[in-house]
Amino acid sequence: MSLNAESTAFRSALEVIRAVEPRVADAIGAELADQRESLKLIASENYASPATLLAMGNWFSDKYAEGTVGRRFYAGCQNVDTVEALAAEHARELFGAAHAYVQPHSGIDANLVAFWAILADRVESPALKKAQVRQVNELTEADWFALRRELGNQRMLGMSLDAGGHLTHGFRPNISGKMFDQRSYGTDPATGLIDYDKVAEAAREFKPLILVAGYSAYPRKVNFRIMREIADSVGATFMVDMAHFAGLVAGKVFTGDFDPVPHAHIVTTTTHKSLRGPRGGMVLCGPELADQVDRGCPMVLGGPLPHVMAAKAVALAEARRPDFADYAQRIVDNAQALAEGLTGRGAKLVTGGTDNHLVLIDVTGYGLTGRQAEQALLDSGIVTNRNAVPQDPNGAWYTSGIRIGTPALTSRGLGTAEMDATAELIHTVLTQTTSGESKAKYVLDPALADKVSKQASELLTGFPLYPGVDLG
Ligand code: DSN
Repeated sequence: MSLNAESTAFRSALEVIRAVEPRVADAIGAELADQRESLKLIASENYASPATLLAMGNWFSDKYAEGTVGRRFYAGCQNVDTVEALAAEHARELFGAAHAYVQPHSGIDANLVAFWAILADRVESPALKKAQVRQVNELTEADWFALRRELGNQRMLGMSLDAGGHLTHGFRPNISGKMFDQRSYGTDPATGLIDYDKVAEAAREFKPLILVAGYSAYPRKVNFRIMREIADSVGATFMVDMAHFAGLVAGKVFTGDFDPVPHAHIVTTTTHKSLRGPRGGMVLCGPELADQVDRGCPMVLGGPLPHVMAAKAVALAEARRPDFADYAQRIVDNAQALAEGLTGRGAKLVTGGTDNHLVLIDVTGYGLTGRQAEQALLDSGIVTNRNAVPQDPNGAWYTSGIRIGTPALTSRGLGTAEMDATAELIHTVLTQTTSGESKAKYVLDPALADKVSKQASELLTGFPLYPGVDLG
């Protein structure tokens, strides 16, 4: 029997790799097997298409291409220009953005590019203006000192980590929390929701240069129109990091006030979460910030990864197809079914539910820390990650929450009925786990963990992962 194209491609690739370092080929094969068997509920993970994966494994990896399309620091970039221009075009069309910069290697990189662009655009620095117009030789030591002083210590207001914000939005251990004079806004302790009046009050008091919206563990929509009004009221640049929900924006589930692109001055994202592309980042903006954003490499980034930009072009083309909107809607339907299945069984959820792709369980209701719950679920074949909840009594390491998300299982085709069954498995494990003698230790009957693992595998049997890929 002849093999299909996907199986042939991946088998051949592994055969070539095996001839050099068989352990790498084995690990790649084992990774597919593990992913096929586990109930993957990590909210930030997904499964890229075979076309996206294959676009990354080729000669583009060998090319340096610092600069931008048509304006490179290296010769021979014509084919890189083709894929970078395609990826940017698809991104602009998909999100309705005037400008797209597809070189960032990750979400953190994308945010650094955005921070630089905003600083360069907004900070009044005669020395910087000279530096920008390539008169760097005319700058004295005193100019450079002034430039550093003027760029430093600018103010950023972002969502706090324990309220669901991201560490690059001013969390102290991250560079954003060190390079900016930062303050954060949280959520209402009673509802768990963003209180826009409180954000406005904080903005009025603090007068940030940058107001950041976006999250990695907030299970609700954000009204970007209101956030922009707040930013405008204090003269702040409004930046949205849509890494988690970019797929929901692309699939037109988040529209109007909930689509960040028409409201923000600058939008950053990763491409590998709900957007289902390769591991990487991207920046979208209007014409006024475009020049600064395009300086991302070599200002902040190392040489672009042309093989990943090729894969971004493929994945963004996929996201422009009509069936991606259906996928995005199913992500949210599944998250809501999962939330209902959990609350119906007595789980306590931050904000009581979800209107995006993720659910945050407060596991203190089960008498557990996030760390204990994460490991007990992993023992039972359910892959999640622990996450802080608002005002978390256990801090950012042990935490009191479990974050779960549906982009990956939705890519496999699981639907709302399977989400209810998933809620039952999660609830069973968490009710049967007891806290041990430390915040990391727990007690769970291995026979029960084994039984749930089998049930989790059974749940997946009708939904093969990469059905077209047979590694033999
Ligand atoms: N690490 C990502 C997440 O899991 O949300 C964010 O950077």
